[in-house]
Amino acid sequence: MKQVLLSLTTIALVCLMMVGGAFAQFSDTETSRANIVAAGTLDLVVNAENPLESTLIDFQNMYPGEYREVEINLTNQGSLAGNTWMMFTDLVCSTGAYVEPEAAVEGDTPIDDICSQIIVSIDGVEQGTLAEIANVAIPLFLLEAAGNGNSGVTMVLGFLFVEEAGNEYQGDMCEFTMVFGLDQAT
Ligand SMILES: [Ca+2]
Ligand SMILES: [Ca+2]
Repeated sequence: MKQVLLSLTTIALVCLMMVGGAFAQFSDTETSRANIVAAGTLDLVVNAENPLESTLIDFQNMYPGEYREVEINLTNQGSLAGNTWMMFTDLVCSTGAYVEPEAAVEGDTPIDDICSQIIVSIDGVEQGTLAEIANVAIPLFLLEAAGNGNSGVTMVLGFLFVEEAGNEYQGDMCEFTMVFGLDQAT
């Protein structure tokens, strides 16, 4: 019986070889090598600093009704286009220099929320008081990818100390952080 099975297996193998030989045909393949999938980049640069380390706002000695502004350049050094935004955060208002007229108005109740008396504008468009817009991402503009002499966009950031601010704000100060962001556009 074992011999019969071996013989049948042999016959089957021979048949397969014959069939394989009978259906051989011409063929061809083409090969593409070194194909790549790679991520692009986004890299925001502020006032030619990357990373940004400078303080951008240092408006001392302001008076009610005064407006001051600063120009800030945002550039994309990456290979992808991106949308920019900015946010004021970590606001800390304090009494700063405490003077007699301020004390006369405040009495035992300090009023130091000067961030509610500063109106912020971007390119002339009012965004609200520092207090109102704190911790909210403000959309700015599209930045194209780097290259072709792309020098980014320069925005004008304005600060208006409202005219109505009274003696309770004399000497007060507000320190804050500004965050600039670049998010992929597509
Ligand atoms: Ca950067
Ligand atoms: Ca005060």
